Amino acid sequence: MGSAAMGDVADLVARVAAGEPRAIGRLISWIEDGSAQLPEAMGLIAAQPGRAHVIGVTGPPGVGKSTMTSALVAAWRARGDRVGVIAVDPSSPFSGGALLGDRIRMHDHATDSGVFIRSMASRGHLGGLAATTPQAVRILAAGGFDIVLVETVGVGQSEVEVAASADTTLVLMAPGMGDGIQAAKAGILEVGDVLCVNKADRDGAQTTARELRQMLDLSERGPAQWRPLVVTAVASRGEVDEVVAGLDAHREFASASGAGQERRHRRAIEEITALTLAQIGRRLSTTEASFVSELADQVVAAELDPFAATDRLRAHLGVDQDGAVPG
Ligand SMILES: Nc1nc2c(ncn2[C@@H]2O[C@H](COP(=O)(O)OP(=O)(O)OP(=O)(O)O)[C@@H](O)[C@H]2O)c(=O)[nH]1
Ligand SMILES: [Mg+2]
Repeated sequence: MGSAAMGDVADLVARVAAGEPRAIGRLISWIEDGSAQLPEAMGLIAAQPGRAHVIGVTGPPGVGKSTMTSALVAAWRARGDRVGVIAVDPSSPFSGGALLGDRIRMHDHATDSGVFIRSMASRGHLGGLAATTPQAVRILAAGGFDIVLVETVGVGQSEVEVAASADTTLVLMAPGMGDGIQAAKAGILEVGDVLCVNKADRDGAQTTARELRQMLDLSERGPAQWRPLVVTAVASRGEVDEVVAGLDAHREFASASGAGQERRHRRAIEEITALTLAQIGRRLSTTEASFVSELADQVVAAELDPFAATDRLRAHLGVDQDGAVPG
């Protein structure tokens, strides 16, 4: 039985590698469901790394992320690139309403076999966004897509981190300093490799771009470091040439300088850490739940302090302090 199941997984991965959308969709569902077959599938996927340029898109609500995604897909398709899009929505459950408008917007690309679009909700999933998004990215890269774009909905810390773990991070803003300041506060300016003032059909886009460049001039950067590009766009009219060129330029820089390799290494560390913490967390809330519950009773009864309880739990799990959960 085991070998038959294994054959099924190998067959599915082969179909993913051939770029079959249904197989890719199925494997991404395994991530969302925390399928027991996922580790085996990802083991096979690892042999098919692909060479996708992974691009994260983030920015304040309503700035035009989804419109930009659609415009970029059109521009890339026009030059023949195959494009995978993952829309990460941490706040809504599967097929929640938040992405409905985006789906309609992406409808233009719905019948194009060179485009794969999938929304992923990862609230409550093993390891959260930090663990689930990279897996979906790997699957699309294995599927031979030239570009994998990760669009995040919302501007919480985790979404910013997801966008920032891409090979290239595109941060969108709209004209007016309000957005710039908001972005700076949310920490999204630092993560941007390309900063785009979208809605440049409105007043003030060039002013905002200039202010952003001035802001960037103030931040310290070595001569070998990438200097974030500030560009403008009108995504709603498909005017995204500067964005496309900026993303290409960053990709070239990252591969020539080794910065890309370094970022992938960091991303793998985050992924491994998130997965490990999630697995330990799951074990604590399932097989070890009664042991943890007994410790909690003792803490409440003041028979044990939380640190001592942690010591006992670690001893029980066979994890020494150096190997314990960081932080
Ligand atoms: N004038 C103008 N409007 C735009 C442009 N790009 C997008 N919009 C409009 O801005 C609104 C928000 O665009 P979305 O693409 O949904 O923005 P979003 O960042 O994905 O929004 P959330 O997913 O809700 O955070 C829509 O009404 C778009 O039509 C642009 O370049 N110019
Ligand atoms: Mg959107």
